[in-house]
Amino acid sequence: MRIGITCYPTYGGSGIVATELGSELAQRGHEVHFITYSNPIRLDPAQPRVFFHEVEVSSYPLFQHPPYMLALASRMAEIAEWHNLDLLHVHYAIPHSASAMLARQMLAARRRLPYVTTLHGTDITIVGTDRAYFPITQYTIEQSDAVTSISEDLRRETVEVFKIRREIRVIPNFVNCDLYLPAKEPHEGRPRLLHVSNFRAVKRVGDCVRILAEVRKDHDVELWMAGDGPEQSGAENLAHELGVNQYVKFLGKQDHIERLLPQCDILLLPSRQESFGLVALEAMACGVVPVATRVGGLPEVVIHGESGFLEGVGDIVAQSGRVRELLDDPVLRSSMARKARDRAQAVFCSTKIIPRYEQLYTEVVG
Ligand code: GMT
Repeated sequence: MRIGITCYPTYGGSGIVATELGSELAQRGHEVHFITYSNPIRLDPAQPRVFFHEVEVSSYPLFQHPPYMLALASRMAEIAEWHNLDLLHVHYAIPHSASAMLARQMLAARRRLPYVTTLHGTDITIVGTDRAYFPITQYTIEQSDAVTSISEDLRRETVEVFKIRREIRVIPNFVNCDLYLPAKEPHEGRPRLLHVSNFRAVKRVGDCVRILAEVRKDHDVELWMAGDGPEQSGAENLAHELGVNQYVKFLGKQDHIERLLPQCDILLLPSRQESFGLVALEAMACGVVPVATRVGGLPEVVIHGESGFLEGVGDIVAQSGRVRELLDDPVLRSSMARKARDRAQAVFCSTKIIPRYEQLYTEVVG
C-alpha cells in the first residue's frame, strides 16, 4: 500500500509511534510518505520506501496565527495525488484529523482518500476537551474512515467524553524487541534510576527528584533525566533544594533510548496521566523495571507486582518504597525484569501489532 503518515515530528510518544510504525511498514514492503512540518526525529529518510514531504507554512502580516491546518491539508491532497496514496493515517487528532478530512473532501471528485485517526492521549484528555477544540475534535473523529486508540482506557474515555458512537479500535503501542534489548552485562557505578519524558507538568518530573532524595537517605543511587521541556528548570532547582543535585544528571533530548535504557536499573514514570506510557514499555523490553503511577492506560501495560509497580499519583513514600524494594532484593529485580521483557515480547512486540494496522488499512481501503 501507499500510506501517508502525519504526526508531530518532535520528541513525544505519538510522533515516535507514528515514525516507528512508518518505518516498520516500509520494511514490510509498503511505501510510506511522511507529511509533516519537519523530518520526524527518529526517521531514517535513507530507508527504502520511506519519503518525507515537508509542510511549509508561509506567514503574512495579517495572520496572527499562520494557518498550519490549511497548509497541511493542501500538502496532503497534493502528495496523495502525486504519489497515488491509498490512505492517510494521522496521529494525534488535533489538527491532523481536520486537515485529513479536508484533503479527502478536496479530492473527492477525482479519487477516494480515506483517513485513519489514531488517538494518543492528550489530544483527548487535555487538548481535545478544551472548549476551543472540543467540537472539531468530536466531528473529525466521527468523520474518520477508521479510528484507533492506543489503549482501552483512552477508548473508554473518548466514548464517554465525546459521546462517540462509531467504532474505536484499540491497537496498543508496540516496541521493536530486536532493538530494545536487556543489557548483556551489569553497568558500572551506582544503581541508576531513569526518567524519560518531554518534561511537561503532566509528567510530574519533580516527583522523580523527590523519590531520589527519599531513597538516597539509605541507598547510594543516582538519577538520569532524559528529555527536556518546561518543567526542567523546576526539577533542577528542586534537586538543589533537596541537596541531591550532584546525583542527578540531565541528559537532554536523546535519540537512542534503546542505548540508554540498558544502562539503567529502574524507570520512574510518576505521571498524573498517561494514556499508554510508551517509555514504560520500552523499559520493560530492556528488562528495566518501571515504577509508575496507576493512571490511564498504564495498568494495561505494566502488571503491578509482576512486570513493574504502580502506585498512587504523588505518593512519594509508596513509589520510593518500591524503588527500595527492588534495590534491596536483586532476585526480585531480576525476576521482575525477566517478566517485564517477556510481557513486552509476548503482547507488544511490533511483529504482533503492525499486522493489526495492516488489517485495518485493508478494511478501510476496501
Ligand atoms: O506524553 C506526552 O506528553 C506526549 C504524548 C504525545 O502525544 O506525544 O504522549 C501520548 O502518546 C503516547 C504515545 O501513544 C503515550 O505513550 C502517552 O502515554 C501519551 N501521553 C499522555 O497520555 C500524557
